[in-house]
Amino acid sequence: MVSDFRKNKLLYVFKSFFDINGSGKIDKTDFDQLLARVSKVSGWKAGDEEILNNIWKGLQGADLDKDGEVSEDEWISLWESGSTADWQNLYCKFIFQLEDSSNDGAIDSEEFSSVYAAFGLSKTEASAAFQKMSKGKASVTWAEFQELWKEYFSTEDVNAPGNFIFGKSSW
Ligand SMILES: [Ca+2]
Ligand SMILES: [Ca+2]
Repeated sequence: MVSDFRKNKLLYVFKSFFDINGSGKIDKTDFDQLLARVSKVSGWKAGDEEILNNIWKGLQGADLDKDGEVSEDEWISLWESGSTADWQNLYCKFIFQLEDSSNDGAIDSEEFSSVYAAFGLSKTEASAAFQKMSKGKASVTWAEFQELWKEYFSTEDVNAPGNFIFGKSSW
């Protein structure tokens, strides 16, 4: 069983970053809208579409009833199973590169909060989340980001820094 705390975290990511059109399910339409949003944030980049297509292809492994959509229950089951499919690494890298707009291999508070503002989050809250995630440091490297990312999806500790990697500053 996934604890309520982890379930809250998983559903937050589902709603804020995957179910872009708010239909309650994730399907290809969400990825088309995600591509449009990402293009607004960082300018259209060759390769973004292919990366997002590959993430969607991988995520379809979670579509247990094969109806072409990933429901909230299917999403929770995916993480409950402890899956570490390739698309998750692709997505982690995609978000990091989106945030690292200066392309120096580390993200700072401004880069982090600007991207999450484009996803409809409060920029002030995202800045607060960054401070918690970085433990007060000015930037977070790619190596650190990957560890924080894993922590987000796995930890039961409400104070763990990884809990703040998606721009939410309190749980
Ligand atoms: Ca949707
Ligand atoms: Ca389904």
